[in-house]
Amino acid sequence: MDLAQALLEGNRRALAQALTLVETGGPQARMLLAALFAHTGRAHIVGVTGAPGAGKSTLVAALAAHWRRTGRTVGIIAVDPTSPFTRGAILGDRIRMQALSGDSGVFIRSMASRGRLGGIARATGDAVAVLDAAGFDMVLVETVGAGQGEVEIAATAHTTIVIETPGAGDDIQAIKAGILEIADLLVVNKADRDGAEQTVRQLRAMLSLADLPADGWTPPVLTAVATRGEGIEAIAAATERHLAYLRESGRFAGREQERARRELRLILQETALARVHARVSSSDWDALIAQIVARTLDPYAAADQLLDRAWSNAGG
Ligand SMILES: Nc1nc2c(ncn2[C@@H]2O[C@H](COP(=O)(O)OP(=O)(O)OP(=O)(O)O)[C@@H](O)[C@H]2O)c(=O)[nH]1
Ligand SMILES: [Mg+2]
Repeated sequence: MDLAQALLEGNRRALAQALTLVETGGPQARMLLAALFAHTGRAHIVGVTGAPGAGKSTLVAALAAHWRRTGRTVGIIAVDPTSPFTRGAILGDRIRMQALSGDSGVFIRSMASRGRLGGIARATGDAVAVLDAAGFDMVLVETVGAGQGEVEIAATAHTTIVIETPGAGDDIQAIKAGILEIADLLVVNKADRDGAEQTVRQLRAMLSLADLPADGWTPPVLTAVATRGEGIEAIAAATERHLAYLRESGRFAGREQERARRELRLILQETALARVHARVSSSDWDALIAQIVARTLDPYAAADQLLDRAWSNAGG
């Protein structure tokens, strides 16, 4: 059976299989992605990020339910849910809660951040491409935290929603460092708790200090009580407005270029390393490593040697 064809025809099992394949990586995954590539580029890719327990999964489920009500299909990827005990289960529970399970217009997949050369950013990008090719109108990507990995993943999204909670206090300083730069929308979730208005004010103050272009997009700061579905419509509307803004301002093309550039670099890193591994024997690796340890060869020179060997062996 042709996996790509089955997936394009809407086969659920093929979709699940394809996602497992790209999570693992390797030559078969590459062939699949190559076959799907011409069918990508339709979905609105939305990243949802924030601290552990901020309510990302609850919000994602509520947004998915909202978009289903407006007739759109939704693919969801949860990257490395924090709890090792509930991996995937949390999001699954939220979705069940929202009565979305059994709806063929929604597909959910959790991904672990380990076990793949080239890392989670690449695996996530590939999973997004699979859901995009499968025809989902919206592809939501949930990621935890504020590290470089999240920034990489955010770079695969058209629209990034950053979730805060009331009284995040010190965290807000951390946001300033990196997260604010990737936020297209800021959401203060758990607005049923004390201090939500203050957090909104802090975020707005911070945005007013950030040097946003006068003619550009100013990230709205919205509130939500995701567990009760409050604020979800406004968040969905702002998300859609952001995509329209990207298109109308011509910035969509810029984001696509940036996405393509990052993707190509990630693939190149992964491919080059894989090629070196395939073409240089492990005893040759060990010999170089021994020389580095003995300080008779520096690691940069060793890397050059490995690349030279991989390429000179390429003909044979
Ligand atoms: N009071 C209140 N609780 C909420 C709200 N949204 C989510 N929660 C609760 O917060 C807890 C964490 O919610 P999740 O949606 O799992 O949060 P998450 O950010 O996905 O968590 P991780 O994926 O583990 O990082 C759950 O117990 C939710 O029921 C809200 O608006 N108000
Ligand atoms: Mg979650």
